[in-house]
Formats: sequence, C-alpha cells, structure tokens
Amino acid sequence: MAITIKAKFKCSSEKISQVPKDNLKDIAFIGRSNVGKSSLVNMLTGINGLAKVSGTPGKTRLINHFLVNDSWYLVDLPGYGYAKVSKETRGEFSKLILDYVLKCEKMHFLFVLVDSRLEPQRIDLNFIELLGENGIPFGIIFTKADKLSQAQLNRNITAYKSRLSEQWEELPPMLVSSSEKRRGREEILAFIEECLQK
Ligand SMILES: Nc1nc2c(ncn2[C@@H]2O[C@H](COP(=O)(O)OP(=O)(O)OP(=O)(O)O)[C@@H](O)[C@H]2O)c(=O)[nH]1
Ligand SMILES: [Mg+2]
Repeated sequence: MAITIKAKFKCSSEKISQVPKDNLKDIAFIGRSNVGKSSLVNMLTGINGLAKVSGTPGKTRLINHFLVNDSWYLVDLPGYGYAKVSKETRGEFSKLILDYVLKCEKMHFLFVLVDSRLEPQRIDLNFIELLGENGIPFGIIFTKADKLSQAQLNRNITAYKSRLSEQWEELPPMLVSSSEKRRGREEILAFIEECLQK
C-alpha cells in the first residue's frame, strides 16, 4: 500500500540565516545539477509540481523547505557542477551549499543523489569526501534507475561501492530511485522515518 504523506511548500532561502527557525529536522537532497533532486521531492510527496523540475540544469537556485506531516522538512537544494549557475560561485561548491551542509544545525541527514547510469564522477566523490571529513551524516540515492536494466544498475552500484571502498572502511547507506516509475518511494520514506528517530 502506498504511504500517503502531507506536504506543503514552506519557504525558499538564499542564505542560511533565512531557513525556518523552528526545531523541526531537515532531510535534504543534494547532487549534480539535473540529477533529479526536485523530481524526487515531488515523487516522495506525491505532489507533482511541488518542487520545480527542468530539463535544463541549474533550475533550483535556492534552499527550498517543504513541511511534511507538520513534523519535518524535505529540503530541495540547488545542484552543483553546473558552471553557469552563479557568478558568486567559488570553487566547485557554492557558499550557499557549503553553509547549509556544513553549518546549518537543522540539517539532520543528507541524501547525495548520483545518476545511476554514470561511473563515479569526480565532483560527487569530492563532495562525499567533504562530508566524510566533516562527519556529516549522509546516504546515497542512485537516481533515474528506469533508464537502465537491473543488471546494469547492479553493476554500476557494485562499481560505486568498490570505488568508495578504496577510501572508506564503512560504506554509507545506499538506495535506488526512479521518479519516473515511482521506484524506491517506500524504502526512502521508511529510511527517513528511522532517521528522524535518531
Ligand atoms: N527518466 C527519468 N528522468 C528523470 C528522473 N528524475 C528526474 N528526471 C529528469 O531529469 C531532469 C532534471 O530533473 P530535476 O528534478 O529538475 O533535477 P534537479 O537535480 O532538481 O536539477 P537542478 O535543480 O537543476 O539542480 C528532468 O528533465 C526530469 O524529468 C527519473 O527518475 N527518471
Ligand atoms: Mg532542482
């Protein structure tokens, strides 16, 4: 049976001083531009158009908070790795992303979305390294699983694990999604529920 959740847009922030000041926990989504963060927010909430989706990378520019079941926030973040996004961008990750991920106390758990079709990308590996170094709790979601066969998906996930194992003793939790086919919804929501208890 599909889990129903209640969700509504709360606010967009252009700096972390603007994020909601309540003590509800944030579950956030990050990853390269166009990887499918906003689509996943829509799929999980079951509300198409709640988060703005686009075929052109760099659509989401602000930190968007969506209140779920009046008790926690789903947070849609801008993507990284898209050069044209902003003139203010320094280095590979914007100040907005770094401030939120490294300094925002509401940030309870971060999902790093990676395109299941691609071999490990340098920018994602760099971002994951940054999270590891700073002790940020995170998991990986392999997106757009509808675009490849189950066998290819398994091969790519195995390759990703072995790549991360070169550097880390312990691997982060990993999940699979397809916003197109609504795959992974139950698993991701169950994972989040568990995460919110901690
Ligand atoms: N086939 C398929 N396409 C997807 C999936 N998820 C997202 N897309 C497509 O990928 C494109 C980018 O989706 P978004 O959700 O806007 O990606 P984003 O990560 O939020 O992008 P930015 O906000 O630009 O960082 C859109 O054309 C989506 O329709 C998926 O699971 N399967
Ligand atoms: Mg987006």
